[in-house]
Amino acid sequence: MELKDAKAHNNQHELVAHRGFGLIRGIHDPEEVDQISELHIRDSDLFVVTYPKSGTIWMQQILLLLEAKGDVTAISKPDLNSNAGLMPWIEVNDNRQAFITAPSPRMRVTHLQHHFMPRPLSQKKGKVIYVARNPKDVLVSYFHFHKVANMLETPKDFDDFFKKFMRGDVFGGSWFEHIKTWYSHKDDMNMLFMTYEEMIQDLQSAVERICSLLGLELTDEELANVVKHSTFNNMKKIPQASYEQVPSYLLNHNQGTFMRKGTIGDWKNHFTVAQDQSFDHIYHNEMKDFPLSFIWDIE
Ligand code: PPS
Repeated sequence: MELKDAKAHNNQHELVAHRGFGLIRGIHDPEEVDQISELHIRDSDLFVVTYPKSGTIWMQQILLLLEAKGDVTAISKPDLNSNAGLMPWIEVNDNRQAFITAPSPRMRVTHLQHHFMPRPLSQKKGKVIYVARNPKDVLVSYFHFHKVANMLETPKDFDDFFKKFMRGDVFGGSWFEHIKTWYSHKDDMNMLFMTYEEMIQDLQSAVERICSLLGLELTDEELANVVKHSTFNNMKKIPQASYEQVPSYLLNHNQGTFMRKGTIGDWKNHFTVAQDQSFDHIYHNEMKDFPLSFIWDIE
């Protein structure tokens, strides 16, 4: 979620429907967003694509560390509110123009749906990493983030948010549509599809796969440093990575932290039996033809 330059617009909480996707008023300009598809793409460009709360900032941290050969001081610049400054959201106002002139490698993050993205990506120009997370944990993480983020509507209660998420009535739209559409375009693109759960289970292998996608060569020691500085506990200690320095008009730090639990299966502490049954019913209808399955807990 983009967290800067929204001072004048926070607390408006308004999603504006645009070409089948809800943009946040004051943060996204529909005309600007429409121009993203016209961007020229270099082979070295990389887009991290996620549905919100799926591990965007984690992937960002790994990529920045890989580029810095594991040197955490290089990505911990005190003048940045968050590392969103180092890897901006392409859909946020003013970021598209900066992308055009930025030096390579241009790395950007996005929560947008596929139809907004630069067309050359579908001709195998540039690279895409799609990070997916089991949607029960996404829902729980997003519920808590709605309480913290001033640009998102504070949920009435968990059940109300549960229904909104299942209807796709949140920024990011339907989780089901997001993953199915992006996955269906996997073979048109240079795409690495990863899950949050596989990163939790074997961070070293995940980092090695990302390193090879980037075509970087790091020593064993440098790779070990990338892994070390991208664990949940270590990221939590880095203010730029943990969003601790994001000003309080954007994130209400009294309501919770961005680096909340970082685990698999927290949905079990939130879902009622009825919610779980309802979720499973919808999930099986929506995902019956989807070729991959998710890890729902770590036991
Ligand atoms: S956002 O707002 O959409 O950009 O959020 P996003 O970065 O996609 O997801 C936030 C969740 O990712 C967790 N996180 C991590 N988990 C494990 N290890 C590491 N290193 C890590 N870094 C971030 C973060 O805690 C959020 O999940 P929850 O479940 O709320 O803890």
